[in-house]
Amino acid sequence: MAKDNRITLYDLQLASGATISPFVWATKYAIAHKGFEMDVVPGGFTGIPERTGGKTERLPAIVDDGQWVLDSWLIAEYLDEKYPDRPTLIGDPSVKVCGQMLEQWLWQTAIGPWMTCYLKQYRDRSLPQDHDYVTESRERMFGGQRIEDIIVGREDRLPQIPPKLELMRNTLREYQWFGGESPNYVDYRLLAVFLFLASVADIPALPEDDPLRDWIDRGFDLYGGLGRHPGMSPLFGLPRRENDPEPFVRDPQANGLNKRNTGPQSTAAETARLKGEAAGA
Ligand SMILES: N[C@@H](CCC(=O)N[C@@H](CS)C(=O)NCC(=O)O)C(=O)O
Repeated sequence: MAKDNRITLYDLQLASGATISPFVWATKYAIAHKGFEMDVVPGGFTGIPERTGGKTERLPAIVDDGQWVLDSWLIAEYLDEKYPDRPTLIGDPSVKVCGQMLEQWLWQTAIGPWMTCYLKQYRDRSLPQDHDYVTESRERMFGGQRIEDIIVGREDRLPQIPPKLELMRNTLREYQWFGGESPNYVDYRLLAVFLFLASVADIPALPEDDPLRDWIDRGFDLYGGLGRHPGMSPLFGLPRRENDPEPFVRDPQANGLNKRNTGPQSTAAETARLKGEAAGA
């Protein structure tokens, strides 16, 4: 049992003290969801093996009453297994499978492109002793291009990303959380991407009136405002230029995917559309 209800978390932080890693963000939420307090061991990208006594090169890592657990998904599974009487993070195995699929989709769709827009802040906001390592490792990750060259044209790339998030908006029009009526580990995995984003976004990434805002704000506010570190930047306020695409669907039509069939009344409007008739005629 976690001593004094506390779990030690090895953080990966920027110079402001804000967490940068989405994996660490998801773990912070997992620990809070389970009702534990956190003893945060601060630090940045370099010196992870030294900080952790050689236990790991990557973060997050937790220590629970002397027991080390590495890897964000394994930590969530450990917490559920060790503390089954506390609120469940994952529960049914399908939550993990579908959650990992969604997360892969979000990383490919958004985090990859956002990295090419915010890589300079990612480096510039990191701890001074991390600058050289972040520059070299991330430039290598991007095929040897200079960070200053990678971000060129970001004003044109940024507006292309919000329209790709409609899948999430559609789901959140119907449900409060990906966990249904309350958040679960899938919410934390997806929120972690936006928490990462807020830690590096020197210009807003999403439109002011994005329907995702409600879920993101509620998520950042959870657990006493766990996601509201003063070092984070505003996510909303991306201006729309003349030739930019619509950032999101303003008038979503109900269809067989998102509307439950409870008899002809419930499908009348759709049927009218399919027949080319005015609804209610
Ligand atoms: N599968 C691991 C991935 C952890 C990971 O890659 N963490 C990154 C931070 S986002 C890290 O520690 N990076 C250190 C580095 O870049 O040297 C998990 O889910 O915990």
